[in-house]
Amino acid sequence: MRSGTVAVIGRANAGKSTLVNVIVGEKVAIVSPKPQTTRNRIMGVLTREDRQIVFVDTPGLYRERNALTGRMMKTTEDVSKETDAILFVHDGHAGVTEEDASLMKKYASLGAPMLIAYTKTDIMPVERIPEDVKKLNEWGVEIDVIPVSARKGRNVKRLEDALCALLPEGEPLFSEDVISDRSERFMVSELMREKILLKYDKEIPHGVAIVVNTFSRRENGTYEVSLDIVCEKKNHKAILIGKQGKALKETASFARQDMEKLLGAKVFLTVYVKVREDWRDREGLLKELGYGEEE
Ligand SMILES: Nc1nc2c(ncn2[C@@H]2O[C@H](COP(=O)(O)OP(=O)(O)OP(=O)(O)O)[C@@H](O)[C@H]2O)c(=O)[nH]1
Ligand SMILES: [Mg+2]
Repeated sequence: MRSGTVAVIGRANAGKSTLVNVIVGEKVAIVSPKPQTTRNRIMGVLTREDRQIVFVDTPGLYRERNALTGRMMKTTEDVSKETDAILFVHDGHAGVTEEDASLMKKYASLGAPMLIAYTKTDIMPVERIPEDVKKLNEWGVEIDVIPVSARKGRNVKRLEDALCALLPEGEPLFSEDVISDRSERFMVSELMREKILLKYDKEIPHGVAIVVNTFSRRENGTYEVSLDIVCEKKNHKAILIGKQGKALKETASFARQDMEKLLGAKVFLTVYVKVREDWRDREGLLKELGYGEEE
């Protein structure tokens, strides 16, 4: 059997988490149209009779602006250095630039075998694909490019097989029922963050962290979840809550529905909004808010 880790790397918003979810067949990572959705490394495990592929989703490559983005970029760099293979995800619909080619070459030079997934082909003219691949070749990229659409599931199996072929022969790293290394408690906080990313604009969702204070299963099988939405400015708090609490109520209700799907049970959700002034710039607060140094 082939078994190993695949680091999933690429620019922010390229479609990494969507692709991992589709290949693994479960929602292991949240997705949104805003860059910098993923903040931690998240494993998604695919086990079949002849293979176990451990995908390690990472924060997308993006300019560093504060302590949080600095930590995120470090996470991605660390993951890319300790892996059996790299899947570089590129947003094909955005076109290709020489800078993209440089990034691809940088990761290919780390030593692990690499493949490029050229994704979002469902929203672009297919004639452009060979033209873009040719450009990448001219800029010195000598790595296989596999066009896919995560949204339509197009060519995804081919990508999976090609990745599998890069992995060493060996025993599986996880038992076959494991899908992610992340707890339900973590996923619940991420689902809350996902709904905030979808509902609010500009800096607000980027300045939000979620702290889960209570996550417990009652005897009757229902869950009690209580969490803080931590934002970085007083005026952000007012916007998050909205007039008479309407905005927050709607956002929490969306999140609760997804939590119920995840846990397969009714969820009683309580949400508070708190302010920790400019927390993203405060190294000391990152760990407390879930963004400490990762193993
Ligand atoms: N049309 C189309 N949209 C896609 C596809 N894959 C991802 N998207 C969209 O692209 C956006 C970004 O997707 P993500 O999976 O969150 O991207 P990411 O690379 O994980 O982003 P970060 O975590 O911010 O680095 C979302 O709006 C997705 O719905 C695809 O194959 N086709
Ligand atoms: Mg992501």
